[in-house]
Amino acid sequence: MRRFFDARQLAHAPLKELHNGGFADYAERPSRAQAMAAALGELEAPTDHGDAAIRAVHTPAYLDFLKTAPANWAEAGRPGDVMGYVWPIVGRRPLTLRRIDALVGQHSFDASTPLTADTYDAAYWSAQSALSALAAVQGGDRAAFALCRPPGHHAGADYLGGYCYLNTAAITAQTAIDAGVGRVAILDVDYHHGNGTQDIFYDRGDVFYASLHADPATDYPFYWGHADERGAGAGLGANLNLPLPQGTAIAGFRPAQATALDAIAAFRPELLVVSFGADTWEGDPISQLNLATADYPLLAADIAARGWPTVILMEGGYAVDALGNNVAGFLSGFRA
Ligand code: SP5
Ligand code: ZN
Repeated sequence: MRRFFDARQLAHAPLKELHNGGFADYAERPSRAQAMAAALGELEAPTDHGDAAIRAVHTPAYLDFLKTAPANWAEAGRPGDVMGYVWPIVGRRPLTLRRIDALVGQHSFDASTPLTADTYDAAYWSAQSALSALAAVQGGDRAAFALCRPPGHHAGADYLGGYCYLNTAAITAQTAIDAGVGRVAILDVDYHHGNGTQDIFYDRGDVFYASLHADPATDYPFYWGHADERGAGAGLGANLNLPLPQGTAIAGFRPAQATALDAIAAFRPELLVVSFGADTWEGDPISQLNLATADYPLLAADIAARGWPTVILMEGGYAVDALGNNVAGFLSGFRA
């Protein structure tokens, strides 16, 4: 299986994130990618597909914000990374504002996703890795992997959050649709609900989003990922959330994944995009599911057995020492 990664994805390295009442070292660190690269062996540099696919998903105002906020922040005399502290309440009227803090609030939903001067470039190459994996599959490969870092599934059309800036799964799915693929399914098996991906396709009937995740009643991102979110308009029925209780192990996870795969099969996708997070692992430092390293090949084999051309994108997973084995295991199961 071809695997894509660009060294420029490493430059993004925020220092701290704010959660649970204090600052902690940023969990989504460059060493994650290095650990995966060490376990996976040689990785291919992506082709630069340009930014049309990114602009097809994200708004001009948001992309301008990502590129200019770090300089804007420094001009305001601020040290360190860009981070918000005030957010507009949901449904607040649109306003054109210039102060950096107001802009951060309008384009983010948490204080654990800092922006640095290197962030846009790293996220750009993360998206190019995803697009290169898509190109491999569209060229006839059964499956391909992109080591996307920073990850993508929490980023919406005009907001960042959850360590995510550009939504790689949405960019991949939309690019396939724009190339003439009629129906794309996204299976999200990261520990957290992919609120950005859900939001982007919520009213669309051509992209089916199915997610297994820790119940948002107890876990981030709280406001999305509940079982009654089924899509809207033309997308009604094309969104499936399967929240799981903390502590769920393979005995609960595997049948839930089968439920998601059955729903995807009924949709008859021409392409599958997998948002894969290894933060479902039992030792993950910020998560509370109980998958074992040996479970990942089985879960991947269950997906592979459906036979859909598949683009696998990396999302979360924060136990750096275990990450390489968990990801390599998942990919090995897919190859079988
Ligand atoms: C891509 C991805 O996996 N993003 C996850 C973002 C989660 N950010 C919020 C983390 C809150 C952590 N709570 C830690 C509890 C430690 N006991
Ligand atoms: Zn996650």
